[in-house]
This record gives sequence, C-alpha cells and structure tokens, in this order.
Amino acid sequence: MKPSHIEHIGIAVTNLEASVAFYEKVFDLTCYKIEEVPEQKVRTAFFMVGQTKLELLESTDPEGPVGKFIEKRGEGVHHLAFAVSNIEEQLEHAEKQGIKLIDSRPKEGAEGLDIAFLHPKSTSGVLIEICENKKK
Ligand code: CMX
Repeated sequence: MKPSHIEHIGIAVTNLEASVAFYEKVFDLTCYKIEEVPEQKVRTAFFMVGQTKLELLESTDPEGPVGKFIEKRGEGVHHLAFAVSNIEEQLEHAEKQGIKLIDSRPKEGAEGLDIAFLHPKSTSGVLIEICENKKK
C-alpha cells in the first residue's frame, strides 16, 4: 500500500468548542467545518495548516472509540490518516500481510470520505486510518 499523502491527523479533545478556540486564537487558524459523525460517535472540527489537515474529535458517547480513548489516556493525538486509492484492495492487501483490521470494509466518515481503521496492536501502536475520496 502506498499512501499519496497524510489526509489528516486526528486529535482527541474533551471540549470541541474550547479546542477550536485554542487553535483559532493561538495559531490564527480557521475552523472551516464542524460535523457530527454518528457512526463513529464523534463531533469533528477541521482546520488546514498549510497542506495538512487537523481533525479535532470530541466524543458523543463515553462508550465510543474517542470516549474510551480519553477515559484511558486523556486528550492527545488519536490517529493518523493516510489517503489511498482503491481502499477495498488496500484492506485486502493489508490483511494478507497479517495486519489486524478494525474495519474489513470501508465506512462513511467525515467529509464524505470512505474510511477504515487498522488496529494499533499491529501498526506499532499508532491507530492508522486509511481513507479514499471517491467523490472527487
Ligand atoms: N491509538 C493507539 N492505541 C490505541 C488507541 C489509539 N487511538 N485506542 C486504543 N488503543 C490501544 C488501547 O490502549 C489498548 O492498548 P493496551 O491493551 O496496551 O492497553 C489497545 O489499543 C487495544 O484496545 P482494545 O481493547 O482492542 O479496544 P478499545 O475498545 O480500546 O478500542 C480501537 C481500540 C482502536 C479498536 C477502537 O478505538 C477503534 O475501533 N477505533 C477505530 C474507530 C475510531 O477510532 N473512530 C474515531 C475517529 C473517527 C473519525 O476520524 O471520524
């Protein structure tokens, strides 16, 4: 699998509005969108830093992935997302290489992307999302 670029960096936060204000005030960045993703049990906020996208993630359910992450580790970097082509093929390829998949098939994520996660236990401790924009 060869990603074309880092699509975004996901950061878990406890209070989305407070964190948006932090990035806007301290770094003079502009939040261009806030979107809830019910399937992932999160509300998200997006910024561009040059060509790199930051995704802030606030949990909407303590039992969701970000809720559990914050409970265990507190706020911080949550995942790295790689942009790929042919996401289904990439998942198949990763599985053949012995990578544990969290999602064996893509789901719909924020910004209309098809997304799937690889388990951090088989990726050196980093939760990796692969994603594809099929609408462009
Ligand atoms: N990064 C690195 N390690 C992580 C992690 C993360 N974000 N989240 C959990 N882990 C670690 C746990 O600490 C645990 O480690 P230890 O066993 O050493 O304590 C280990 O992974 C296993 O966790 P688990 O028992 O399998 O399961 P959890 O219930 O904690 O779930 C995970 C972990 C990654 C499977 C779950 O968070 C998941 O399915 N994530 C994918 C979906 C997601 O994260 N969605 C939110 C973002 C959506 C978006 O971007 O829109």
